[in-house]
Amino acid sequence: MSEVLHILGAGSLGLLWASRCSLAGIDCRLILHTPQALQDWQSRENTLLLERPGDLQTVRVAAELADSSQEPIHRLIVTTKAWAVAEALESVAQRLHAGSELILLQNGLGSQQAARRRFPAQRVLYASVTDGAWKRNANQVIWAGVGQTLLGDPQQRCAPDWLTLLPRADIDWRWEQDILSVLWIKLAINCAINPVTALHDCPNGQVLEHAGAMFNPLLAELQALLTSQGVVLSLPELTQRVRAVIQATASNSSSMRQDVHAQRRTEIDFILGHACRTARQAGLLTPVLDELHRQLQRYLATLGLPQD
Ligand code: KPL
Repeated sequence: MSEVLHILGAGSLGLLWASRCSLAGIDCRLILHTPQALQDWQSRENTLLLERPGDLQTVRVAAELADSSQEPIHRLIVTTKAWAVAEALESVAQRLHAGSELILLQNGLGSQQAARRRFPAQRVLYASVTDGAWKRNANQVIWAGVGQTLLGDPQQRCAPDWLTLLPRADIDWRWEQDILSVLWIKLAINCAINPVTALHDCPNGQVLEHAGAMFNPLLAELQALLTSQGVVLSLPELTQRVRAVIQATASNSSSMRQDVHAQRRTEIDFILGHACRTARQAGLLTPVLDELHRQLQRYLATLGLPQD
C-alpha cells in the first residue's frame, strides 16, 4: 500500500490494528493524544507487543501527534471510544482532504452519523468488529479472540480497492451492503447484554438470570425498534442471536462492565441513549428500555461517572 494508514486512538483496538498492519508491512502511523504519550512511546523505541495464545511478536510502529505534522491523512482508522470520536476527528480535521477515507470502528450508533455530517466531503465507512482484544499496558495488546470486521458505506455500494490488502494483516473482513442493519442488530444485542452486566457486575453468561422477567419484553421492544429502522429480523431470530452471544461470550466481561470497573466513561449514550432516542423519534413506546436506561444512568451517577 503506497499511502500511509493512520490510526487514531491507542486503545486495545487501535493497537491491534497498528500491530497487525505493521507486521504485514503496511506503513502505519499511530496518532497519540498527548505529548507525554508520544514521549513515552518513543522512549520505548516505538515498539509494540502483540500477544496471541502461545505467541508474542514485537513490532515497530511510528507514532505522532495530530498536530505534529501537516502531512495529509489519506486513510484513517478511528479506534477511539464512541464518545471520543468527535473531538479526536476535530484534532486531525486540518489534515483531511476531499479524497480522505475514514473507517469508524465504534460500538453503538450515533458517532458514525455525526462524523459523516461533520465531514461531508470525505468518504466515511462504518465497521462492526468482533475481535476480542485488551491492553496489558500502553504498548502491549492481547488478541484474545479472533473475530471478523464487517465494513460498509451507507452511501456507496463499492468497497475501496485498498481494503483487499487487509487480509495480509490477518484482518478477516467482509464488505456489507447493508452495514446499518448490521450495526443496529449489534446495538440491540448490546442493549440486551451490556447494561445488565454493568448493573449486576456479572459476566455475560449471567445476563439471563439477572435480567429475569424483563428480558423478553426488552427483546420485543428492541425488535420493534429494529423493524422501525428497516432491519428485517423476527423476534425469535433476535432472541436466538442474543442468547447465542451470551453463550459464546459467557465468561467475558462486556465492554460496559469493563469501563465501569476501570472507572471510565461508558458508551451508554451510543447504545441505550441512541436506542431510546430513535424509538421516540419513530413514535414507539419502549418503557422497559427507557427504564433500563434510567436505571443505568442512576447507577453511573452513584459511581461518579458521566450519565451520557
Ligand atoms: O459487544 C459486546 C460488548 O461487550 O460490548 C458483547 C457482544 C456484549 C460481548 O461482550
